Amino acid sequence: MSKKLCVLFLFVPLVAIAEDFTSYMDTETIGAKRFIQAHPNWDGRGVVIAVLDTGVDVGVMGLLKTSTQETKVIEARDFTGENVVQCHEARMEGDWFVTNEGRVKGIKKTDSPVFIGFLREETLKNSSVSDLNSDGDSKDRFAVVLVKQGAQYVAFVDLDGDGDVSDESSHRSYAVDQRPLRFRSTMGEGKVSVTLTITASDAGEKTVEFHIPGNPHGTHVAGIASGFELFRQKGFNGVAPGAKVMSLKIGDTRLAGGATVNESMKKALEYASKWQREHGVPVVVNMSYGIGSEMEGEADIERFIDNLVQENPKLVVVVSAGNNGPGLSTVGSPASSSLAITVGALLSKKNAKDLLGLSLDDHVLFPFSSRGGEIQKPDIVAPGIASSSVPEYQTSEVFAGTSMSAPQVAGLCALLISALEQEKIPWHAGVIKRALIGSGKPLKGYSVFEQGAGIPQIEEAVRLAKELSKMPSSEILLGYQIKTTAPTGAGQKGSAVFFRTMGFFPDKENQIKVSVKPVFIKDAKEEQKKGFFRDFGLSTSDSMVKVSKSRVYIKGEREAEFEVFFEPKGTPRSGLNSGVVVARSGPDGFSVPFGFIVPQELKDDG
Ligand SMILES: [Ca+2]
Ligand SMILES: [Ca+2]
Ligand SMILES: [Ca+2]
Repeated sequence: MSKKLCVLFLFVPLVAIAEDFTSYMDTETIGAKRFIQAHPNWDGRGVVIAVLDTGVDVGVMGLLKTSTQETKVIEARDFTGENVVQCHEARMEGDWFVTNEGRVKGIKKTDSPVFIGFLREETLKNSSVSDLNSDGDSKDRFAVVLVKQGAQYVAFVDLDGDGDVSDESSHRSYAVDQRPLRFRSTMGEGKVSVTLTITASDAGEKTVEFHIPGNPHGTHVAGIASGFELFRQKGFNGVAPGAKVMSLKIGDTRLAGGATVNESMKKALEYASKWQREHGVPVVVNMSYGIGSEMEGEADIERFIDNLVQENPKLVVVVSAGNNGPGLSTVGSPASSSLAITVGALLSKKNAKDLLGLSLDDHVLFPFSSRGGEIQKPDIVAPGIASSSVPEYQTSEVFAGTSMSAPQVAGLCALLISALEQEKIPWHAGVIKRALIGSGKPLKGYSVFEQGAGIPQIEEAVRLAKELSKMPSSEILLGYQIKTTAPTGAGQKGSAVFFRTMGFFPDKENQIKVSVKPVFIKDAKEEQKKGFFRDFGLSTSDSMVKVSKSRVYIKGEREAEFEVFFEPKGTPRSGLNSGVVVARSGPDGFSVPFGFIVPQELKDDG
């Protein structure tokens, strides 16, 4: 009997269907799964993904280690200022150290001053984790003690809230000791990992910043970008399991829905850029965050991002397109930033079947995925639903949105960069973006306004990046700035030819001028800029879209110009008529989407 069982046991795994977690985390549609199978070392190692979000829980399965068994989350900061504890010098009263705010005991005898402050559950009342110690209320406060050990300040946190820190261990900033904390009570343990950062100097301020992921969004996003063995399952990985993560919290739980303000976003972006320069490690920023923009492309934060990338081209910025579709011109801010990679969301056949129980003949765009218009966005699309890592307090792991498609592409950038770094091929943000766009495989049945270049394919993107880096001036060229007339765009300018004006038709008599110029890195020298030359062949995707020239070149920083117009056979159909002008120069190029909307009424007028 036992022999029989043994035989069965050996036999069963051979016939069992191999586990395929891509049903829940689709890393196959963008080619990541087979890419890593073919090149196991190009799995994002050597790259840090900065998740600007609601905070990442550093203690959940899937975010503990990288594929090379290093600590996954190397830094966790909060730029909202919502959980910064100010510590004040305490006086001794018997066993107690006392300030106006309260008292704490259990501090070892020391000659140097002791500083204490308090973290209050109350300040987290709009979040999912206001009950940090799981005792059923949100009224507790926990003492935080700062004392000097040698030349360094260390923190003791009264995790069980008993007013005594003799039962607690000392902490340095998370970036140094990488040890998260858990609050606890007699009723159990808190359901979230907390990290801290100490800012203290003898003469200056003494604060402890707590990073508390009070919303599951950021943890989910981090799992998609770079999870390794999610839910303890071998093979259940995000896109770049070798990449490390930096959690830069910008979602303020004091504001409804974890909304953010531009200021914390800017601080976090600056921090990521500074960290990149100081450590010399490539950083991919993921921002699954955004707001609707009244003035597309003109928002302050977008100029800020474009500037930052020009100043530090080793920083790649990926942004979610937004969930305001299916209408046109629904891409918000900062998704309209021209040097960011903006990602729309698709529903893949596999996810549709296994996460939603829907049978699809082909991938479809999610209706909610924000569309372009006057602004040439989104750049690409990727799967926008996944089962991914979440903090313990969250009861469902499946989220959908462009928030889920952006980290697919952030992960893809990490794969691409790890390949280029290991092959010693020079790159910068412009090479990464143009390679991903160039590798795009369009979804059938959608216009360029809806999906940009389509679904990026990593193997092809690596090939293209190698080609692009060999082209003259590649070391300074980030991309191309397209300017054209857009009557309904901000300042009547846009990066796509897009008309929705009644009674105007961009035909042969009303040709639309398009001008193009190169965008260089800030450090480019005058000589390098002057020496730039690119010759492009122009073509159109649709016979009704016409372009005035067949070739155009760009010399130096001078704008090149051409005209585009529509020449439909018969009456244009009502709704969106669209095509795209494609400019190619070997592996390099740019495109100009062209669309105009024919209202129903016009058609009736004949
Ligand atoms: Ca509590
Ligand atoms: Ca309590
Ligand atoms: Ca204690």
